[in-house]
Amino acid sequence: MRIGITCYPHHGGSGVVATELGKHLAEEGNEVSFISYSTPLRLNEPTPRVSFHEVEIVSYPLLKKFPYTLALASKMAEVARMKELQILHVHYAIPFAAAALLAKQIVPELDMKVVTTLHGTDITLVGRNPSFRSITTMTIENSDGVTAVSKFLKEETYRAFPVEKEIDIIYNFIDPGRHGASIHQCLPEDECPEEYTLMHISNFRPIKRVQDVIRTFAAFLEKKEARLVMVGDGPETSTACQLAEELGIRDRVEFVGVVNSVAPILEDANLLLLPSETESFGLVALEAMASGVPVIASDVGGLPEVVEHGVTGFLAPVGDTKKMAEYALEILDDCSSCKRFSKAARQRAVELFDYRNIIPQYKALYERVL
Ligand code: GMT
Repeated sequence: MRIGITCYPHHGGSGVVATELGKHLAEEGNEVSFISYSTPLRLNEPTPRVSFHEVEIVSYPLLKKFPYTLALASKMAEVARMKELQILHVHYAIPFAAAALLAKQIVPELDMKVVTTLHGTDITLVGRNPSFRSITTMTIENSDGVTAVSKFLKEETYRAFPVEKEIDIIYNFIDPGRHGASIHQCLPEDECPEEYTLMHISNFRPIKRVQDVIRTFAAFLEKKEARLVMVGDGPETSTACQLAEELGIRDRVEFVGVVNSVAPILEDANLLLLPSETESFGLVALEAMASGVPVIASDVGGLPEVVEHGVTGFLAPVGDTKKMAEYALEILDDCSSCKRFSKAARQRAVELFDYRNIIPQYKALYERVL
């Protein structure tokens, strides 16, 4: 098949999922063309049958803001013609599906099909803004195929938008081979780490509630020796740092900034904290589990579909940092408990979210819409 893919190229789960999907499809012999304003981060080396097409951003004295969606639609149509695209798979309804539907009209002779994957923010935040509501509805109804990354997101879409379109749930995925074993699994059966490493990975947007990470860690630290590694960067980094200072635990918290691949750093973790306000899926929770790192997350959105409460980690009410700290202590209480959680986490990730089971679901959808 000849497939075009558009996603946000920077850090973030949707870009990771879109890029890895494209690379796996190319490995299987499909031609994949990425269309975006910069090369997706995980597309860092030349890959057979994968091409990248850059949307040029130019400035005109008359326009205050560059019309990116229109430039993207033009580029999509150009690439569709050049590569004879059969499928244009966009990751986010707004603005990418809107651009794809425009592109489809520019090249009607190709009869190209548009597949839209909803990742969350388009439904739970941006698309719900009254000014985007009707266009989000239109893009969902007019896409040839629509997927959501969790059952929660599918239900939320039907709840928040007047759409009747069939939405397929296709979960996010990991490559088990890329995830090494966490430190629990490397230690002999009866040996505990001398100091525990708790980790948080995100883009530090307010929705991630990074202050809850710091508070949970502070409560944990009252009972056990530990350090906290904060991975990523964003608008709440300095607030988190300041709170750690105020709570007198700054020397136990490391801010390591953005990393390109989370698998290597997860090998140092005993536990991942993800106390988000909402997550349609929580790819980083899955990545942690794939590395054998149990997760404590908020009991919201699609997170209960990823983390099995009491087995691969725990789910707590949003903002309940006391409960989260109690759960952290329960998991890291003794070596056998943390090893049990670690093994169960890896097992669930591999059994339910291996790319070898998920990619065929996308391929089946492409075939259906074609
Ligand atoms: O959560 C973010 O800040 C980034 C955003 C993105 O565009 O990558 O994540 C969304 O898509 C991911 C991949 O499907 C999901 O794992 C995240 O849960 C989802 N974020 C939200 O729903 C807030």
